[in-house]
Amino acid sequence: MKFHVVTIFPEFFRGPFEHGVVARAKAAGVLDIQVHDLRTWTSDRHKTVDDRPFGGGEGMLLKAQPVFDAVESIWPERTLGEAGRKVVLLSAQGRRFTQSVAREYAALESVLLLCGRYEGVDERVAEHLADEELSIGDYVLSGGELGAAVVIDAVARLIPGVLGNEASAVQESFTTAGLLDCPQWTRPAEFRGWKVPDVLLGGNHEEIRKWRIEAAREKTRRMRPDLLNEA
Ligand code: 4GX
Repeated sequence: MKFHVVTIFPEFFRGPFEHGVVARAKAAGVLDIQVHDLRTWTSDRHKTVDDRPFGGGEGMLLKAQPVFDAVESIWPERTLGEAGRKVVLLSAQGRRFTQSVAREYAALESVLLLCGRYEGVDERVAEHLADEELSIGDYVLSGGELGAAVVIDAVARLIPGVLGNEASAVQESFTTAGLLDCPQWTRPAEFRGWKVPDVLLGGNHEEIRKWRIEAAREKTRRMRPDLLNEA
């Protein structure tokens, strides 16, 4: 799977993908991440990517032209709504990014992530260039870069052949799908007087399996009751 990222801060992406699952997926050759500097597609002396909003108001917007030129140079033959690849604009106004969106993206050949800065992006990008606007949550970031990094991390660990994801896929069984993970403990069996549940120390695997399902249900009821009302 391939990610393209278009940003005015390409250096932002040096760090996050050099560790853990994403780094291993890149090393194994199942994941490729290409980061592009939006200023590549400017032609004036100051490499201008932003301008003032029509109608007035605070702040600046990313101009349509460099963003259209970037996408059209990275994917010259691409058409809106094409299967297999998607242009995604990170934006607080977007469709909510969830685990099911991550699974959807992991099945694609390529995703191009557009990171906005300033107060936003010329609306023609959302309307006529992006296949979708995507939000990682209901809060305001200062740019799309952190959102893009979150999307890449969550999608990368689902790509077939990424180390460890076969076992994890099996573990997300029918009975615990859509629930929070059950609580877990490691040694010692007692720490500052707090004891690990006896059943987990006993070695009765069938009993442990049933206990974990019930513990996952109880934790979900307590922390995220909204998840119990979903499909
Ligand atoms: N999940 N932001 C993008 C600039 C912007 C504004 C409008 C496009 C349209 C965010 C989020 C997020 C803040 C990223 C505004 N770009 N991104 N930025 N929540 O808050 O992804």
